[in-house]
Amino acid sequence: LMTQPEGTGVTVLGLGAMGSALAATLLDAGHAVTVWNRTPDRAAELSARGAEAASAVGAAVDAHRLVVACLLDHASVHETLDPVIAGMRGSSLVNLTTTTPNEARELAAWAAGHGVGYLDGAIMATPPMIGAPEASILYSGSRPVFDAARPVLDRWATSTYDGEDSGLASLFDLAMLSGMYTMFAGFLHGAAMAGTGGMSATDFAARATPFLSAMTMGFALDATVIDGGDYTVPGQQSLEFTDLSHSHIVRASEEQGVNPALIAAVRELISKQIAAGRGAEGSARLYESFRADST
Ligand code: FVH
Repeated sequence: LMTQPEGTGVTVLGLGAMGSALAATLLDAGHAVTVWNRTPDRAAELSARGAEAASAVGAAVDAHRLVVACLLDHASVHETLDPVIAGMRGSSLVNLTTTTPNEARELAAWAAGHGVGYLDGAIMATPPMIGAPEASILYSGSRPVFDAARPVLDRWATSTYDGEDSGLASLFDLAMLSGMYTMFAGFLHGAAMAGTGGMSATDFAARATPFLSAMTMGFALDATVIDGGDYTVPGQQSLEFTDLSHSHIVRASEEQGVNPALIAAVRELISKQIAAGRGAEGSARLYESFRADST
C-alpha cells in the first residue's frame, strides 16, 4: 500500500456544513484541495477561494492520493465511492462520515479489498469549531495512514488515534454522544417541569448549568467504583436512595402534567437492580444494567 499521501494535496468528497469547513481550513493553510459534491453548486464558494472543483467523483479521487469523505452516512459513502474504488489502489481514504462501529469495519475491509488504506474518523466538533484548538477528532484504523496524514489531520482539530480497529473511533464518539443526548433530554424534561411553575427555559438554563457542571464530578467517582468492580464500597449513594429520588421526580412530573417517560425509563432499570437484591449497593451499579452480559 502507498500510505504516504503525495505532497499535501487533499481531495474532499462532500461539501455539506462539515465537509465545507474541512476543505476551507485546508485551503486557508495552503494545501492544494480538490472538492466534489453530489450537488455541484455547493462547490462554488470553495472554488472562489482556490479549490479545484471536480465535475465527477472519479476525477476528484484521481487528483490526490489522500481522499477525505465527509458524507451523510454509510450508504452515501458506498453510493459515492463504489463506482470508483477500483481505480483508487494505493490511495488513502480518511472517512469522517458518521457510521456505526460495524459500518466502519465494513468500510475498512471493503477499502482493503481494493488496496486502499482506510482510516475512520469521528468528529467531536461543530463546523465553526474546525481549526480551533477545542475541536477534537478521534481516529482508528490504519496507523500508517494516520501517521502519514497527520500534517493534514492536525489542521482541523486535536487528533487522537484510538487503535487499529476501525470501529473504535465511531464507538467512542457515539458513546460520548449518548451521554450528551440523554443529558440534553434530561435538561429539556427539567425545563418542562420548571415551566409548569412559571419559570422560563432561559432562567432554568441559568440555574441548571452550574449545578449540572458541578455534578459531572460524579463521573470520576462512579468510574473508580466500576473499574474497581466492587459496588459495595462505602460512601456511595445507594440504589434504594436513588430509586426514591427518581420516584419523586416521576410523581412530580405526573402531578404537573409533564411526561415522565424519560426518568421513568431510568427508574425501571434501577427497580430491576433492586428486585435482584442490589438495593443497598451503590448507584454506579446501574452500569451493569447497560451491559449485555450482566444484570
Ligand atoms: N455538522 C455537525 O455538526 C456534525 C459534527 C459531527 C460529525 N458530523 C457528521 O459529518 C457528516 C457530514 O455532516 P454535515 O454537517 O456536513 O451534513 P450535511 O450538511 O447534511 O451534508 C451532507 C453531505 O452528504 C452529501 N450526501 C448525502 N447523501 C448523499 C449520497 N447519497 N451521495 C452522495 N453525497 C451525499 C450531501 O450532498 P448534497 O445533498 O449537497 O448533494 C452533503 O454534501 C455526517 O456524517 C455527520 O453525522 C457533522
